[in-house]
Amino acid sequence: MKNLFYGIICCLIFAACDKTIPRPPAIPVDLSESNLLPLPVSMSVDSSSFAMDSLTSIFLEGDEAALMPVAAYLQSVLKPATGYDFLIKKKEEMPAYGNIILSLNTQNDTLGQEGYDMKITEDDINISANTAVGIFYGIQTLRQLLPLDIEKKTKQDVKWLVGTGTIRDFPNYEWRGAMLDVSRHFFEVAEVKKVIDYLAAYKMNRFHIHLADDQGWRIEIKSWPNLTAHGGKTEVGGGVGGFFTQEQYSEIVKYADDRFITVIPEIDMPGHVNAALSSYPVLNCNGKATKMRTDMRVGYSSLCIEKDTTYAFIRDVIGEVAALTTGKYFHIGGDEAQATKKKDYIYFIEKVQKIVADNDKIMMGWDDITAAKLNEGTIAQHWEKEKNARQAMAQNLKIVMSPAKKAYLDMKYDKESKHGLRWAGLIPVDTGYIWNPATYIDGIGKENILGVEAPLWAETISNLDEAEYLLFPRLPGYAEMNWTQDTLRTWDDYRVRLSKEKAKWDIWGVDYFPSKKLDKETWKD
Ligand code: TNX
Repeated sequence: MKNLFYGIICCLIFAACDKTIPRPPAIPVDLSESNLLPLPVSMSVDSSSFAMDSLTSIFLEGDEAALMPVAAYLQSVLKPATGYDFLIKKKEEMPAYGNIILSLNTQNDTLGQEGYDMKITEDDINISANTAVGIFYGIQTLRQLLPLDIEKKTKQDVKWLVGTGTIRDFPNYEWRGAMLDVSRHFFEVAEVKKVIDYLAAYKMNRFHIHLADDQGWRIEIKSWPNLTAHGGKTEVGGGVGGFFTQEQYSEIVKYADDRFITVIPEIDMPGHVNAALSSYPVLNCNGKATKMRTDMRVGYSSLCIEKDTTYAFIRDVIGEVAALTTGKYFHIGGDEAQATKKKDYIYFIEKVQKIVADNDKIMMGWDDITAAKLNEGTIAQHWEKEKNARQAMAQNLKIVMSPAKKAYLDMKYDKESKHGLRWAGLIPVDTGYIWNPATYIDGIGKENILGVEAPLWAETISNLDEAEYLLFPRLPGYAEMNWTQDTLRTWDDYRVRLSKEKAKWDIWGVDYFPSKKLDKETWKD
């Protein structure tokens, strides 16, 4: 009798989820109510819904080897809050409804390398793209279409509905970046990974990591061990500092690669090198090691330009870091070299560019490097002087836009900001968003620009919470100007969407700055 009872219950449960029987009527959901950030290229809405349940599986169409990692990523995004398994299955086993389909079959020129199409019907969600990268960005959008509780890490009792309609999407710029300075204060691997997660969620794809500066050397170099053994032991304000072993750095690179984010390592030279000069007397022209510094001054240190040892050192450092870096770029800094004579600086940069090329990397530097004659393909990062950006143009170089007055995440929001500097001015949330990189400098247009990168210098921040205070709510603005088409961007519309993001940051545990510029209705403390 008892067995019969359980048998009946099991049959009922099975029937409710059996996808060979007709689908229950769909509940209306308006897709346009979803808080999409960055905004996609286009969207059409049909006001019904797709319901995700315990039998929803992921089906792959096209190159399985390429799709498997993104399917596994999708599982990891959907599983914790739903508690469902989201098995990855073969297309032939696909039931009549309730499926998520990842499809690599399109050869669509409009979508390019990173774009995707998404079609949500009452029966299925279909994300299609030319590449796994495109599918990955479709997955980021799907995260934003689901109820907000999808971001939670424990099982939630929620109806997982997505409004029906279509989305077409592809990025505005190829270089969608942020930088973290781990030299002025050291950040642990887990903290760096969090920052990478934030970039991925907003469809950014470049993570520039500033690994060495006057106050600390943060990457193990096996042939010059004292760089970290001595030069990694302090930071601004005199804390304990720290450094990444080569294994840890590789772990960061892999974590970023898995999220289609390219890591760009920076070793700043010939200035900003006091930690190196303090670690090895031989790097100094006078053969004497300097003292470690914990203040915030810049522009006082220089490698010894005339010594052969300097270039042997650089060859070793670039060689080791380049070998651990899967991306094709190597950033040599080159900024604020006031302690190096101009002719020495030019000689130095031209010599270092050969070393970078010997390591099969594309050289990148702050746009001060344009004083030298640079190889075709070198990337100049504009940060302060327009003249340098023009010099880059004159040499036909591509420019990454990081103008300090608009894109420096380490500038204070307002006079009362708890963290940040203000040498380039205050950057409230609207100022950070309301500008166009393609018209910012007269004569430098979209064709000269790879995209925007927002640097987070770390003189005034020493842990993830403090970094988050400067990142949020500004970071998504740089993501949007890089991803969303210029004609679709307006502050009024963005402000409402950004204000709604607060609920997500609360789930993520982000320590954001409570900006008064956001919409009072949705942005309450
Ligand atoms: C200028 S931006 C610097 C950094 C500082 C930053 C602080 C640049 C290329 N150099 O050394 O950390 O200002 O905002």
